[in-house]
Amino acid sequence: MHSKILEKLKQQTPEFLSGEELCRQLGITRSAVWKHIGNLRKSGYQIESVTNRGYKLNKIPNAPLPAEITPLLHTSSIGRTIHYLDQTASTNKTARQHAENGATHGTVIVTDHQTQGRGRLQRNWYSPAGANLYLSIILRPPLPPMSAPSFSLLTGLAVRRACCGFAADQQIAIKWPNDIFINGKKTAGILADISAEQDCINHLIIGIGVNVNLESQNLPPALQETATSLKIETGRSINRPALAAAILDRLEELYDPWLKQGLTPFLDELHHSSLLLNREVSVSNPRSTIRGKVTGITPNGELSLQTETGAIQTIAAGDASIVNNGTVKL
Ligand code: BT5
Repeated sequence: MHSKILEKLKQQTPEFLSGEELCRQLGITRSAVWKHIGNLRKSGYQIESVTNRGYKLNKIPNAPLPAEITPLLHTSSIGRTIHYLDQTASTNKTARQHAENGATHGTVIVTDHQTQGRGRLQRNWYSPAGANLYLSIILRPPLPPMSAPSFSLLTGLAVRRACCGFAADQQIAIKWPNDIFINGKKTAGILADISAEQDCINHLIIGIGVNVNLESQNLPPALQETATSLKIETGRSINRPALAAAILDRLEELYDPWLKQGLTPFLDELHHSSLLLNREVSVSNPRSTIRGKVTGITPNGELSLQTETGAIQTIAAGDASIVNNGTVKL
């Protein structure tokens, strides 16, 4: 009902819509209208009310609110339930609680501000308020746990496709295994958390952080050289709900083919949008560091490298850095 009232107010903008008319159109009482208007105001919508004239929507809040995302969605399951929080420690952590309490496939947790945003290996994800997207999607794929790692790359494709829709003229690349780079700098990261039994996934939580309208002066010194945002690169502010809806739409488009065939149908796209293909890289994980030239991505989402000896090695997880004239960069 919340969203129906909002829709009516938006249609009427910049005119007033009488309370009586709202009651008539939606078949609800005046006190119900009043209650919903109160809730919308609490979410940050500025709604003016004038006796004998009704309600007028003056301002939509600058936040990735469900009421703004939902009307733009074309999905049937992903994002059909969205929980919004003004602030949370980490959407992946909040999503895990929802998943353990039985949240359905496709449920999304989104926030404006993370106080303990996480990267992989307990690293931090810089998550200030008012500018970016931080969301986590709960998925329940009927697959064995070994198929989960390839989902980070699939999500990378979805995020890249969505970003291309807002920044078509920029160079947007996927850096294996979980980053989106624009013009050579990190703009988005993906964090997958899995809960599984031996042969089935209980839930997969896919966290996505995108620097959307972050200004360069608001980047912390440690990220000045390596990070960017869609706004910094395009010079344009981007509507966060629209980007969120595009990411969820793109992810749902990719999901069914991935369930049936894994990454195979997407390998060409993964290769042509890869930041690392044909580059000399150094890939490290807690067990080892391997150096070589990237020859591709396997259907399981591993990075394949040709080492100095000419042998091909595949790597399932790690941090890749590009080697430039013998020095390691990124
Ligand atoms: C990632 O980890 O890139 C995964 C980031 C996932 C963030 C989302 S936000 C919603 C959900 N909830 C969470 O708590 N997390 C997910 P990793 O590959 O480990 O990269 C982390 C590194 O990226 C840090 O050590 C920094 O160097 C850099 N970094 C941190 N914040 C950044 C930012 N906002 N933009 C660009 N780079 C950043």
